[in-house]
Amino acid sequence: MNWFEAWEYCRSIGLHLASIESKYEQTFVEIFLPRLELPTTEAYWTSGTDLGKEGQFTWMATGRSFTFSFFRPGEPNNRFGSEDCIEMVVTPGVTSYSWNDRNCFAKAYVLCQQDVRYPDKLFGVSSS
Ligand SMILES: [Ca+2]
Ligand SMILES: [Ca+2]
Repeated sequence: MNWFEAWEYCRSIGLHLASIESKYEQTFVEIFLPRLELPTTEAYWTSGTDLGKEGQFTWMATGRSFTFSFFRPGEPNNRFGSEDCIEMVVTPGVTSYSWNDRNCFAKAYVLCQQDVRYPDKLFGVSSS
């Protein structure tokens, strides 16, 4: 799914696209995702985006701007001037589940979370 489809999908099942707002939540996802035994090279959409204003990243699901981040080296780079949505990437040789800004219409897996109001967010994944 692209980022917009991912957003709609999570809402359609009563969830939200994931927001990773702390090292705790990052670590939680890093432990959770491998247990699903999905492909070892994959990307997962989060609710992070700078669609509203270039360079100012916000978690759309919570409305909060980034205070914690886990970008890969060299990211976010807004490549081709058209990368506005944040994915978590699993690639051999690079820190797993590190973040990249990517074109919002690219296809990725979807990382949903249960409820943005609680600090202990529950996460789930749908394949692209
Ligand atoms: Ca951007
Ligand atoms: Ca990028």
